[in-house]
Amino acid sequence: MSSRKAERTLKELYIDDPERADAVVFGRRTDTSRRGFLGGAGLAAMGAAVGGAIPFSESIPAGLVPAALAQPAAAPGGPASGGQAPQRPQTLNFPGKDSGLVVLGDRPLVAETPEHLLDDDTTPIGKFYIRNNGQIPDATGESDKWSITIDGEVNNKLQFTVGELKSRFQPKTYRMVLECGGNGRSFFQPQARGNQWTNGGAGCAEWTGVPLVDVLKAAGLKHTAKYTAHYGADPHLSGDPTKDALSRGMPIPKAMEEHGLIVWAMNGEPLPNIHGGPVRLVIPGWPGSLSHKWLKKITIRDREHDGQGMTGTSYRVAIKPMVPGGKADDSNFRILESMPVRGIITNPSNGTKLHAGTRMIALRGAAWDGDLGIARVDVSNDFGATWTQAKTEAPRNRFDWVRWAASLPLPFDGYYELWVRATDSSGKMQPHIAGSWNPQGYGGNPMHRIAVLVG
Ligand SMILES: Nc1nc2c(c(=O)[nH]1)N[C@H]1C(S)=C(S)[C@@H](COP(=O)(O)O)O[C@H]1N2
Ligand SMILES: [Mo]
Repeated sequence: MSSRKAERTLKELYIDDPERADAVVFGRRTDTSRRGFLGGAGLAAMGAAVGGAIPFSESIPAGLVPAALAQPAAAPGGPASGGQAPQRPQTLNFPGKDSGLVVLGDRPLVAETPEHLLDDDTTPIGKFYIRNNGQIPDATGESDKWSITIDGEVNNKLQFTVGELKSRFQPKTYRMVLECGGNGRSFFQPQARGNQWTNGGAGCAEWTGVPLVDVLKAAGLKHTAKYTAHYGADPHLSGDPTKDALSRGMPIPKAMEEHGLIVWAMNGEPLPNIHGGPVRLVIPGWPGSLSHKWLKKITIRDREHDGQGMTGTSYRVAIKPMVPGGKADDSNFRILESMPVRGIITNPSNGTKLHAGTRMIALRGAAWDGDLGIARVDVSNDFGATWTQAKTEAPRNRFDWVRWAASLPLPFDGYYELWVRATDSSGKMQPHIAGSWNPQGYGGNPMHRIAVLVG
C-alpha cells in the first residue's frame, strides 16, 4: 500500500468510523490488554497518514485522533490536505466579512472564525463570528431614532431613543469576549444537536455603550425584580409575528454587573447591522445568546424567564453527568451561565509546514473564560508529557481575553502536535475531551491542538 493511499484511507476512516480507525492505529478493541499502545503497524500507518516521523510518539495517549486527521487543515498544503476531506468547509460571502469565515448554517446565517483568524489582539469586525436564530432585520438607517423600552418590575417604565441613551448616560468602552454558548459543540461524541462550532464561535471586540446597570437604576427595580427578559426586532425564521426568534434573560445580579452594556459601537465604528446595530446588549462571560441584538425591550420579571431559548435543553446542561446520547431527564438540567475556560493557538495555523531543520516554533494565541479570569496558559510539543508556561499579557479590563505567546523546540524533523491548555483562576483546566455531554452540546472546551510538519 503506497503511503498516499494509506494516508487517504486512514484519514477517511477517522472521519467515517473513528472507532475503527482507532483500532487500526492503537490495536484491536477486543484485545483490551494491548489496546492503547501505539507501535508497529499502528505507528507506521499513523506516520504515513500524518506525513512524517513522529518525534514524541512514545507520549501519544491511547485513543488520540491525530490533530492532522481530526480537523480540516486551515492552511493549504498542510499535512491534512493530502487526503480527501468529505466535507469541505463552506466559506462566507457576506459584505464586509472575511471570506475565511466558515459557514455553519445559512438559514439562519451562522459563521465561525477559524482559530488562525483570531490572531489580532482585538478581533476586527470583518473577522467576527456571526450567529443568528431568526431572520436578519434591516435596521440600517434608524440609528439614533431607534427606541428601547424597559418595563416590568420597575418603578418607572422607561422608553428612550438611542440618541437619548447616548446623551443621558455616561458611555463606557471595554474590550470583551463575546462567545456563543455552543462554542466547542463539534467536539462532543456522539454529535450534539446544533451548529457544529469548533472554537470559532467567539471574538473579542471593543464595545462602546451605556452600562445596563445605570439604565436599570434609572428605571428603579422593584423588590420583586428577579430576572431579565430580552426582546429584539428580528423576526422568527417562520415569519410568525407571534413568535420570538430568541428571548433569553439573566438573574438580576448578573444584569447589575458594571461590564454589561447596551452597545452602539464596535471597535469604534457604529455597530454593524449584522451584529445587532443600531443597539444590542453585550453581557460578557455568559452565553452570547444573552447579548441580544437589535434590542427593543427588556422586561424585568419576578421569576426566571421562559422565553425562546430558556426551556427544554436550550442553553441547559446536565447537573449530574448523563449518558452521552442518552435521554434527557428534565429535572437534571440547569441553565448554562458562566462559560468554561478556553485557550486557542491563533498562530501558526493547523497544518502548517515548516522547512526541514526548523528547530524552534513561536506560538501565539488567546485564552478566556466566563467570570473567573485566566490564571495561566501552558503549551506542549510532546502530546502533553511536558508543559511550558506561556507569557501572558494582562487583560485590559475584566472579560477581556488574555493574549499569550510561547516558543517550543522542535528537536527533529517530523510531525508535531502543539497543544494549548488554559487554566482559570479557580484552578480548572481545559480537559482532553469534551466531557459533560448534554443534548445540545454546551461546555465543550477541550485543549486546542494544531498539527505542524517539519521537513
Ligand atoms: N436578536 C437576536 N440577538 C441575538 C441572537 C439572535 O438570534 N437574535 N443570537 C444570539 C447568539 S446565540 C449569539 S452567540 C450572539 C452572536 O452575536 P454576533 O452575531 O454579533 O456574533 O448574538 C446573540 N444575540
Ligand atoms: Mo450563541
